[in-house]
Amino acid sequence: MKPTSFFLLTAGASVVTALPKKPCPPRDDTPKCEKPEKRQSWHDITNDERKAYTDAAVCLLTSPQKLNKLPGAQTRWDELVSLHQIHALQIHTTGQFLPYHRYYLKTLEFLLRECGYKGVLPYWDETRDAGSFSKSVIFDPVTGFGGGGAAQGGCVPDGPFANLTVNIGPGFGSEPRCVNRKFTDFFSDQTGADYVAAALNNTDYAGVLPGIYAGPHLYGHMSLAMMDGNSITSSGDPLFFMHHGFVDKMWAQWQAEDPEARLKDISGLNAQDPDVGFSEFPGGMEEEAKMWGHPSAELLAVTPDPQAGDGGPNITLNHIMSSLGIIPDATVADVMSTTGGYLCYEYE
Ligand SMILES: *[C@@H]1O[C@H](CO)[C@@H](O)[C@H](O)[C@H]1NC(C)=O
Ligand SMILES: *[C@@H]1O[C@H](CO)[C@@H](O)[C@H](O)[C@H]1NC(C)=O
Ligand SMILES: *[C@@H]1O[C@H](CO)[C@@H](O)[C@H](O)[C@H]1NC(C)=O
Ligand SMILES: [Cu+2]
Repeated sequence: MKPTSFFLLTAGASVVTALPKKPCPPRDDTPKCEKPEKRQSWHDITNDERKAYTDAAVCLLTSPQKLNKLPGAQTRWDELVSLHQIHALQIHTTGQFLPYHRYYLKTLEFLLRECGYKGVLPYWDETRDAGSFSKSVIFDPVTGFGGGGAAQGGCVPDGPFANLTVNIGPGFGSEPRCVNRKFTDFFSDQTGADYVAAALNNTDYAGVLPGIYAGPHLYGHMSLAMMDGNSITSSGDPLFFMHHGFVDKMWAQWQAEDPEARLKDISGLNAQDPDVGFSEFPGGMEEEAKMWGHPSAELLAVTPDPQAGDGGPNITLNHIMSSLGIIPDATVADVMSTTGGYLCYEYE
């Protein structure tokens, strides 16, 4: 007889009968998702809804930073951009790509709420503008994001973000620059419905991840060249999040085709392979660093451990994602489903 049982038997009948017959079920404090929000394409929301969104984004671009710890960040928007900069070598060409950018959208949503935004996050259904991005309604100078600059580095000429400044980037630096983008419509062909179908034509995460990443995701970036097309800090242009809503939708759509398997399927590295770096550039991390430098000691000091929760180089459902204090950390498991409770939205 074990000592604890002995104690219970000798301590009296009332204690024994008070013991539960079965172990209690684990306490479930995951919030429920009963009525998922509907994320709609920019095409389908009203002009008032569009304005509410861009107003809140302008508010973030013009509000002071709050965390006092992200190197170079002067505005609240810079803090959001800094997150992408700090995580850049962990969340591109790695298994973290889709979950981290999903969590990054939730971080954006939290910040927009600080600026009074009450709507649902919109996204950009790029399939509707494939091949002629520059003509999309999303670039309307009055009701949209404004147009493209005249040359590489050309500031957005009109719309709500004209003349606004981002201080994070380029690359691992921090210099004030205008919000800028430049269109090359030709590349945007590959965000069309056929290309999306081909990208999603994979049965496991290991297949769909490069399908999305090197397919419509990459071609969208090439067509838009947001913030000089800089891979580390392209999220300085608010348009980035419309594009990444589209990317997130592709993952959600693929997951919905076989939820039982795909809501648990995660694989890949949790940080870039030094020999590969970004898959779209040759030469590996060292060679690519010529484009954007290396993270400074100051940046490295606030960079999370890429293996947090994983205990090794491969990503797991237990992987911990951080927004460095903007919203609480979350695990990959938390964001696998857009309707799992931690998240509660669907794409229309
Ligand atoms: C941007 O700033 C310049 C110089 O201050 C000004 O002439 C221009 O009208 C501004 N553009 C917009 C779209 O606000
Ligand atoms: C999906 O892949 C299969 C096998 O590789 C191919 O036969 C089929 O045409 C593909 N479908 C699409 C939509 O790309
Ligand atoms: C990481 O995943 C790869 C591919 O699935 C596998 O070959 C490798 O053994 C894994 N490494 C570790 C340390 O678990
Ligand atoms: Cu990114």
